[in-house]
Amino acid sequence: MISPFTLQDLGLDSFFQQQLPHDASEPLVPVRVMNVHRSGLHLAGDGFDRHVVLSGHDYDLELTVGDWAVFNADTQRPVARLERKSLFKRRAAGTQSREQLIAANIDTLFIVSSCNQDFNEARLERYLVIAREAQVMAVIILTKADLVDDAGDYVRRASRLAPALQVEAVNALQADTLTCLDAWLRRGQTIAMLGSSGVGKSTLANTLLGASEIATRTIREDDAHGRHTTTARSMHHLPGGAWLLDTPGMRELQLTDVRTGLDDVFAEISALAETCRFSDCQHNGEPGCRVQAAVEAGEIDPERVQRWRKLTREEAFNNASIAERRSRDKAFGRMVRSVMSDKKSRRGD
Ligand SMILES: Nc1nc2c(ncn2[C@@H]2O[C@H](COP(=O)(O)OP(=O)(O)OP(=O)(O)O)[C@@H](O)[C@H]2O)c(=O)[nH]1
Ligand SMILES: [Mg+2]
Ligand SMILES: [Zn+2]
Repeated sequence: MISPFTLQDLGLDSFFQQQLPHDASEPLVPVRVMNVHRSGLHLAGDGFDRHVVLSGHDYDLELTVGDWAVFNADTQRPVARLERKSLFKRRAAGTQSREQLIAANIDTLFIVSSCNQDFNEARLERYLVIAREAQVMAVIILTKADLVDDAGDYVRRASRLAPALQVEAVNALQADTLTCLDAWLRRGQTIAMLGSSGVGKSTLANTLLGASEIATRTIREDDAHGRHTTTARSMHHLPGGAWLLDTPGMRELQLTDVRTGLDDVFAEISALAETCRFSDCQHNGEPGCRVQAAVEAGEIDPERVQRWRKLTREEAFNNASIAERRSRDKAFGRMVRSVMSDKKSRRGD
């Protein structure tokens, strides 16, 4: 099927362009992963839009939705993955020690909350940490601004939650209040959303999609056998030319392996913590604790310090419990193997 999009429409910019092979002896073309199915990938490129069934070494490329890959038009196989700008992933618990990739090359994460009961600094900070860890620029969007007297108050509170943070208050039902988001919705930009249930993510998506919803439905996915798959698309094309990535995996992002994200979002606190007298300071009454000193001097918000300590502990706990589960699984595997070899030696083979 012919893709109606150019590579620039799909988000190919200089970062990816410079990684493309120069070898002209092979018909290598850049393609973007638009969706991941159990049976394979939906790839789109210049004049190219198809479902590719994966096999063998294809899996080594570890392609996820949003990835850019190099595709060999002769062999009809993806042959390389381009370096990513950003990556959302989670650690798979249990016996799988592999990471589960959720989405790659997201330019901006819309962290959606509302100007009412859902507004919660701790939750927003948690999302911000996840975004910074994935190296994705985050914008906080506060919906339901039409339902409160002063949305500005919420905007001010949210703006304090990370350095140089952009916060916008909107009515997700009203397209004209969403023009403040245009800067992140330019042609080829890819965005994703994160936020708890009921905050207005679907409403926002529908208002942004507007009339183009129909257009996205006409781009059908051809699979290798010429059938049309009816699975929902992961990448929705917005009228301004941006891509809205919609994948259930975003809901499962966890607070594990987010040290860098924590340090970024809580930069003012982590900088102080580094100067505490003890390197393992818990910032809980130890002598020479610079964090507590700053709280006492009224220089930093004690509630924010509490939330930072809670997230830090939670991160450490999650990492430890995953590590423990893994070593338990490994120990179990060793036990099974030794029982099996005992049996074998008793049987004398
Ligand atoms: N007045 C007003 N209502 C809104 C706004 N945004 C969302 N709503 C309403 O809030 C309700 C929930 O919105 P959804 O878009 O379904 O929320 P969601 O984030 O997609 O929720 P989940 O799919 O459960 O995660 C709907 O009734 C919307 O009409 C807004 O900005 N203003
Ligand atoms: Mg929804
Ligand atoms: Zn301390």
